[in-house]
Amino acid sequence: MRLSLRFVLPLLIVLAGFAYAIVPLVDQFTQRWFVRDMDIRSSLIANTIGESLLEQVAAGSKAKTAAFFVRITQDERLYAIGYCAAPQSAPLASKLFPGDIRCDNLTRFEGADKNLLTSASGPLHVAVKPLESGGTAAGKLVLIHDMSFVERRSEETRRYVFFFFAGLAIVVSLITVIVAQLSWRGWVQGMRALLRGEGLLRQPPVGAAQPEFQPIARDLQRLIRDLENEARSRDEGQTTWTAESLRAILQGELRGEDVIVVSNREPYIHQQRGDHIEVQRPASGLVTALEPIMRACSGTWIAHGSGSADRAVVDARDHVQVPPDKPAYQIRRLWLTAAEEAGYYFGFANEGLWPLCHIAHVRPTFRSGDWAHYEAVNRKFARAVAEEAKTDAPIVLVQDYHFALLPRMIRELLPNATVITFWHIPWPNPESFSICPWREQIVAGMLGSSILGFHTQSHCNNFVDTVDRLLEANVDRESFRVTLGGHATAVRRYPISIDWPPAEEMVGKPVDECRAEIRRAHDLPADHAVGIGVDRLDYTKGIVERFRAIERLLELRPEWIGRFSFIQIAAPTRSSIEEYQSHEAQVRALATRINDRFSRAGRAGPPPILLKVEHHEPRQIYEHYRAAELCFVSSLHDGMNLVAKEFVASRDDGRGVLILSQFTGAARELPEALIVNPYDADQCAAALHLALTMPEAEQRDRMRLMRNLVAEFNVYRWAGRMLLDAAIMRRRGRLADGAATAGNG
Ligand code: ADQ
Repeated sequence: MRLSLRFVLPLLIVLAGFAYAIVPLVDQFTQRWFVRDMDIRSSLIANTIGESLLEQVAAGSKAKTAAFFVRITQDERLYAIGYCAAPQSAPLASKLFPGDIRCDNLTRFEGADKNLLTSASGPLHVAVKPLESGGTAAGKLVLIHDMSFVERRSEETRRYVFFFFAGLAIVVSLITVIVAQLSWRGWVQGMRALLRGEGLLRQPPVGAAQPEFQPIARDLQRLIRDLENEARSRDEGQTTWTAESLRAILQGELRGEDVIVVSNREPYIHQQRGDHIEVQRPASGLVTALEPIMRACSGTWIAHGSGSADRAVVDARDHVQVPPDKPAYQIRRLWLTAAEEAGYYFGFANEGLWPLCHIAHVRPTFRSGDWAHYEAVNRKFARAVAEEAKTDAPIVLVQDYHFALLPRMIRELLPNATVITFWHIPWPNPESFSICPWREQIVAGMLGSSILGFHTQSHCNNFVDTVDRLLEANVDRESFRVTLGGHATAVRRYPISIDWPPAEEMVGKPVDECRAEIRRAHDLPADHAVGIGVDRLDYTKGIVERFRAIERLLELRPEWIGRFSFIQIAAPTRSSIEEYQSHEAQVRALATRINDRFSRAGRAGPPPILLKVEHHEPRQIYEHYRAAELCFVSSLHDGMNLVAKEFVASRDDGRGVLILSQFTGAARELPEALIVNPYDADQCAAALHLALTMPEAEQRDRMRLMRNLVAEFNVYRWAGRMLLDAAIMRRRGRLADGAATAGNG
């Protein structure tokens, strides 16, 4: 409406002004036409009556001449008529002949522009026509026409002209408004799509940017990308990412924003221990990374309340303030029934999606009952997000494969939310993913996200290929943006990492002390060579392959028998799942067989494999890292693998060798490790030997490069980059909304 008035009002004013300017002109023209008309008419009358008038004048009958004049002036326009025989004579005239026209002043009316006279009865046209008789001049005939009709005609013409222009103004205004509305809407849509970077370089979908925007779009997109890259590299170059700098940046960029984290596991678990309640912090990089964000924004962390005393400490709305000693944010606990936990967590997430996304040759199991629970629990979390949101546009950080459906469900409840989903495990190729009976729903669910993060570019590529294969979505491979149902998702790589520098309690104990203590604790000689492996007891971690490689080392290099032991710390995990039970049994049996084989080999001494199936505190794990000659990560497939980075972080002495599977995300970032194929036992055995004999200088060189990388690409950068990208996206969204509001206004 406002847009219409903005166009119509000035137009009406201009057209009205135009009409008023043109009316006097029209008057002038019509008058000129009528005067010419009167002249012609007068000549005609003079020619017609001239002869008979002269005859009557010659006959000398004034009465007859008067009667003749009366007859002629019956013509409604002929006002009066007169005849002057000579300039000095009195005119013979009809009754209304004006007194101020005399025979001696007729010359004032001869001439095209002198023939108008204003009288009491209105404007008059005076025509003086000379008469001739037999070739000689015989006086002048004066014909006076009433011109008042001209005024009436002019009045009418003026009215018509005014109505004509008014009508024209309305028609032109309407056309202008329609054209303006259409092109403004197109422009706004174009700009919005452009700001979102959608569909501009490819065939635009219905409702996306119009083709005429494509050249501008391309330039603008390039410019935005350049600026972003510049800003990115500038702040990445200048920022040393720490918990503090992350907090400071977020306070600047996301001041007052409503931030919600959703994960399956909670950052603080309350456990009943006898008559008192103990608070546990799961050793997880995720908590380390996300806690500074929650502190900076006083956000809410929604998670499954799994601790035995979790219900005892929450308020009426299932909230508990954390950290317990210095509350800075709150956890909202959701309660799941045993059936829900079995179906959603153990069933669909860990027997279905986990093996589906990892190439570890374990078949996924899909049950429709598990799927129903997965869907229901995701919906439960979505409702909790809507309940916890303080605004209609919160920033929601969704963690992992337990919540593939949640992003879309959140978007349905809170269309303006910025949903950042991070998928902590690999994404398989489209063929592998197609095994899942609910593949389309999962992918569509994830595409409710504003940003979807993976550890590596190849996981991003696989995801985008999968979308391309399964859904009718617009996939832009240049910007890695997927648009489904008008909503765009940026698919990006955010390699996760660990806290840097490591906490003092992790690396406080000197390396020599760690070496001595660990050897003593495991009954190993002081100069015994030690390797370390730290994992959840999961079949994707390649523990079986790792043990086979150790066996192969001892076969190929028997000099290590009795001089080298490998300590495997394995945290029990998902033990209620059959596959995990049989995997644990296989690992235990293999360790026993190898130990038996090399104990019987004739040389007495410690066993080659020390298997510790138990949870360890992070401090104990770091002590093991610092005590070892090498750390062996042999995952068959791993999103990132934080153990590799933790080992590097723990070695502030510059010593130690990392052997790393090529199938981990970490292998892309740590090429200075000894990169191996865990399925190739000979190659792994060679790497073990190389690590055990690597000169100290080479160890230091490799370690220095890896430590620099982990220091720079730490977990605060991981979280910070995602949130800064979300902040940019929100600014762009507001810009586009502003343009749209202006367009609709
Ligand atoms: P995980 O599969 O759990 O994580 P990982 O990245 O190695 O694998 O992290 C394991 C963490 O648990 C490490 O911090 C480690 O110290 C700790 N841990 C291992 N064994 C332990 C034990 N016995 N006792 C105590 N702590 C133990 C998933 C993906 C990974 C991805 C992470 C983060 O599978 O690929 O790197 O998420 O995104």
